[in-house]
Amino acid sequence: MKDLNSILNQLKDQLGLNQIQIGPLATPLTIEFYEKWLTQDFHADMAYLKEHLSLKKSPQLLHPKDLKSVITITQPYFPIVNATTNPIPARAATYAQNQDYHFWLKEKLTHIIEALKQQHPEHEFLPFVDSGPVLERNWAFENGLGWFGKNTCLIHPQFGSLFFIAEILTTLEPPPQKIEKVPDFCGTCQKCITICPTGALIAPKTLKAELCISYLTIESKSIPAIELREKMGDWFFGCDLCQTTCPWNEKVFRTLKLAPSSESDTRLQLELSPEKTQELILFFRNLLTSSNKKIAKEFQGSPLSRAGGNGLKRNALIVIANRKLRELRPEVELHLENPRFSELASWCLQALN
Ligand code: B12
Ligand code: SF4
Ligand code: SF4
Repeated sequence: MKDLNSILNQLKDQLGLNQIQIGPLATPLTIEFYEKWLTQDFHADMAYLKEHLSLKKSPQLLHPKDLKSVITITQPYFPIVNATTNPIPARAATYAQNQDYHFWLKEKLTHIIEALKQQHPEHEFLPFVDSGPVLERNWAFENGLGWFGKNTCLIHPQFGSLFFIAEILTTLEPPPQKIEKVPDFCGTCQKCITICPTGALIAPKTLKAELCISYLTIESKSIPAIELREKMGDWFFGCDLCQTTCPWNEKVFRTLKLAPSSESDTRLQLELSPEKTQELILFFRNLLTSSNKKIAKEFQGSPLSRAGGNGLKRNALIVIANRKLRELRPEVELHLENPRFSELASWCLQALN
């Protein structure tokens, strides 16, 4: 029988992952940070994070059989690996320029499970990608795939942090081996904390979600507080600034010898040519005059669908104000009558004056 580590390494290369590692499953080492974070209400309206606490603390509860190990993988998403068929001209986090990873990355986990089942048919394997009650960065940290940066992201000295994390919980015994954790290489650097436009990184390794542009443009159902709107710059969906400024990602950009791009740009607003500005105007015009049903259809399969039609319209109104896209005044005015958007639309119109 082939040894587990060599099977996993072979699968890693076959599937284009950058890391894979199996390790023991127990109470997560960083669970107390998670609990403290919830107690301080830093999770904002993401109630599911509180509901997940007991399962995250005791992952064995996820299955009646004795889960003993966690296989963690990291999947790079930059350079774009699985581009959406319909790229958008508005600024979106790099991960969101790929097709929705919840599906294609889950398929890779299924492939790994099928390969392992051939040798271990009697064992159980539970795949998770992002949305499950699993403390993903913790398991990647415990399995030696990176350290927790001051921006809270898991970073690897060679791969940076522009990667997804996913895992398989299993009844397989972990191989008898010591896993070296990656030491914290942040040192005295503070670049992520300094660059965050909304001050969401309130302390090293601590993010207050209600201030984070990623939360405000993706997860939140509300309209951002007025004092945050200008600080959100031209981010239409998600935000990458605390990662693109990180020297460990800059190193990856240099190693890959990539030309500077919107993905590696650390400015609060991108500089756009007149042609690109025109494309952006057309995109927002279409968005603001489309029904939510039509928007859902257009963004099917893209991570942007997570925000829904109302979320994307809200995000558009903020970017229109910040980029002073005066050509869109009539489309903004259409939203004055809608109670959900009337305050935001009138704020936007004021900014366009
Ligand atoms: C909720 C959530 C969010 C929220 C809150 C983010 C946050 N930092 O908590 C919001 C919507 C803001 C968000 C944003 C993003 N997210 Co998100 N998110 C999640 C989710 C679903 C849960 C995260 C969570 O539990 N947060 C709770 C807090 C407490 O966890 P934490 O900040 O990681 O804190 C840990 C450490 O800081 C550590 N810790 C704290 N202090 C100390 C001290 C010491 C000494 C040590 C050792 C450790 C330590 O312990 C904590 C618990 O493990 C995970 C998927 C999952 N199921 O885990 C994805 C996940 C974390 N997100 C991911 C991504 C890609 C993003 C974005 C980059 C997307 C974007 N571009 O817009 C941004 C990054 C923003 C940022 N700086 O974190 C990836 C991260 C990959 C990576 N390399 O780290 C994940 C793992 C999804 C995935 N499957 O790939 N996300
Ligand atoms: S994703 Fe953007 S808003 Fe959120 S912590 Fe990072 S820099 Fe700040
Ligand atoms: S920018 Fe600096 S402090 Fe922040 S995560 Fe990267 S190395 Fe750490």
